[in-house]
Amino acid sequence: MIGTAIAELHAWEALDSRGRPTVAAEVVLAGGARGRATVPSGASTGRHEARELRDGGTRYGGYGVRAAVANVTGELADAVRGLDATDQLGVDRGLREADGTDDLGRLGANAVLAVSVGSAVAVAAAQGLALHAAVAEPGARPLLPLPMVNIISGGAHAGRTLDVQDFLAVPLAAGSFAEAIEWCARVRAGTAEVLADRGLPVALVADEGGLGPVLPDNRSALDVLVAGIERAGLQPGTEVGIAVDVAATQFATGEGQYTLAAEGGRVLDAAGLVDELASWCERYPIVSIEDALAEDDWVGWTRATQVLRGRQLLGDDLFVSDPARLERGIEEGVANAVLVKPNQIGTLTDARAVVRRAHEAGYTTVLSARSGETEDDWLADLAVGWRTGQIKVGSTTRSERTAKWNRLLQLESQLGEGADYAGAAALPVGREAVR
Ligand code: 2PG
Ligand code: MG
Repeated sequence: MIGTAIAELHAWEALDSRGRPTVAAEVVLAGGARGRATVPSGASTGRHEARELRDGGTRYGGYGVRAAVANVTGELADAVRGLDATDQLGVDRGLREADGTDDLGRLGANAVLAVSVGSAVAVAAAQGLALHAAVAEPGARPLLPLPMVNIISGGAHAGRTLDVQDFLAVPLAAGSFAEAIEWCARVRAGTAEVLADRGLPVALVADEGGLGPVLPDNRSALDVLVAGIERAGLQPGTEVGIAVDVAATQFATGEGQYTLAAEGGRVLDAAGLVDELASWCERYPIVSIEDALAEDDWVGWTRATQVLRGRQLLGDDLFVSDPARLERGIEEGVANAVLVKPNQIGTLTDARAVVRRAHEAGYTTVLSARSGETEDDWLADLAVGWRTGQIKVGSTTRSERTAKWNRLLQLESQLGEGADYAGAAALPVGREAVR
């Protein structure tokens, strides 16, 4: 048996950053190399995502993953034992065939992804390579991503105090990844100071480490963020732009209908929501808008793509990292960017395929963590090796977030001249996105 053949799988129930169980697995290769991976979990999940397997019942409020863990060491192990782990496509195909469903719901996308990632980590160990190098195309230069960093949270990540889920800082003019992170940490601190000045509590931290203040409406969050950027000594628009994850699926209340609960229950149709976002764009230096409309509102999305052009229009729930849904977007000219979350689709092969197809079609890509994360940092290496150009992992606080930033800081420091930093050029129209 060759040294990189899969010999054994271990799996166990670990905890994620919300204190809920998640699947952890270790893949052991015949030559003795090991790869461990834990998987994340979303809160604002799209209807078309691959399906996690949860136990139900009373343990951990029904969130247990003992069945998924048993599937790793049972059916999935049987399917991949003896396969050469350097053939990621072959391993992932074996996993998908063992499950047999489109959404991986029988054995659990959480179980499948843990094996898929663990296998890649084991291969890197066997080859004596860093994970980013092991997953890169031969000869491709490592690319440190432009980060978008959560500063203020609402929606499903912060008790729905605001309708919009994330208000993020994009350090447009920073010259390196390290400088980008320093600027974002300063913006978070500056924003906290602005809130404190207004008598608002800043100890309320949301699921992704962002500030979770109680504000009167969505625009107030943008006002506070602009003031926070200025307080940090940075110029809104030229030095630091704003990204929003509207996560509109979360407040869609009917076909093409949206209800802003945090604004007294104001009801908008798709065109009304797009106009509202356009008016924000006129007033604030917004460079990226994610999930402007709900996951199946293709008509609204088409309108948004026309009206809001000039910004990065990022599909998360819309595309769910699914090559088939992205293909529809490309054909219909919907959005210009894809959020890529490996656990939305279940295997590294499929997530990689989405990144490749997006780049071919001229769409930008943002690799993304989930709101429920772990201290694992494999996502950082995927961003660098796959050259996604951008990454979103939450704020600059909480260790499950900083694990990814810290890995990127390490890579930038170690790779030096051997790597590039994507910067604002990773956005669809670079710095010109800001008028
Ligand atoms: C999102 C993600 C990450 P969740 O909507 O983009 O911020 O949230 O993991 O809850 O889906
Ligand atoms: Mg999102």
